[in-house]
Amino acid sequence: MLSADKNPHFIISNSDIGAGKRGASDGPIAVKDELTHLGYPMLEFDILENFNIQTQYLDNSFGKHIENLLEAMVILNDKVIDVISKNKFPIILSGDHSNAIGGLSGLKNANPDKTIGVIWIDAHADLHSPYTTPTGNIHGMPLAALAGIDNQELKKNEVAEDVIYYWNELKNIGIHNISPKFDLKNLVFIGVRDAEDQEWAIIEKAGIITFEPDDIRAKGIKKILTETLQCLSHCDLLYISFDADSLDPEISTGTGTTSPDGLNIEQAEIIFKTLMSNPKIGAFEITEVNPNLDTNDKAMAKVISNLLIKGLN
Ligand SMILES: [Mn+2]
Repeated sequence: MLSADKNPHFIISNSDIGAGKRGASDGPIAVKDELTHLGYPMLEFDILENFNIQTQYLDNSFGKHIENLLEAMVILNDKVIDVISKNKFPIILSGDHSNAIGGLSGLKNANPDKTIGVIWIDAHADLHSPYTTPTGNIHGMPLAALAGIDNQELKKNEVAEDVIYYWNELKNIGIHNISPKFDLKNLVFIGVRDAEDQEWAIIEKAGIITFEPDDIRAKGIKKILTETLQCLSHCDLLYISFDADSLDPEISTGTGTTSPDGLNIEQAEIIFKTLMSNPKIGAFEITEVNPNLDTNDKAMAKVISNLLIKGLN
């Protein structure tokens, strides 16, 4: 349960600019509608400007629509700072996972002297940079942008100068140009099972604690969460990011990049309850719900809204 002194305030950032497939921009509103259906119309929402009209960038192969994305992330950063300044707790419902760049930047910029721990619940590691990305989709890069990593040692792409410019702007979002926003040693992955070699290299080099499906099966999700929180006990604030594709494809019927061997619903409920009740929680993000791809009558938005209610109550 979210502690009583935390006044939840939802931020809807519908950008799906960072995704390879369109349509996750409708995810946040679908979740909001489900929350209303479930009897929670009193929750506070801020809906940010729609940024999904994309310009055609000249050479964007390794950072698609990065200039549009920067604009959307600055707005999300500013909104998170605004919500925190009003002593409210930001819950970010976002289109695709590149929104974590704006969300976590906002938490850090609102708390520049605090050490931020990150719990990333996802099938993917999202540690690519324009230099290593196989797709150019920025939803595979948010953690590298936030941690200020280029991974040039394993570079395979020749990146255009202007993409490099915008990439550096993404790293430095905020008036004080703080970068990195968090340290990789303060990151824990839960459920990661589909990452590329360049990402595993970062995980190994930085010693990022990574709980894969086998670990979750062996230890149970409660123990995994206890260990996660122990690993981050020296951090002042936690940023929790929950990608819908962390769930097993049986449940994650409406998300862009499903991957087998994911979390089941009981495990997800324990994650929401445990992490939302943690006093150090600074912001909570839920992302990559795509009702337009949902093969089961928008069930994904229902699943996510039910998880949120479990966490809030
Ligand atoms: Mn992700």
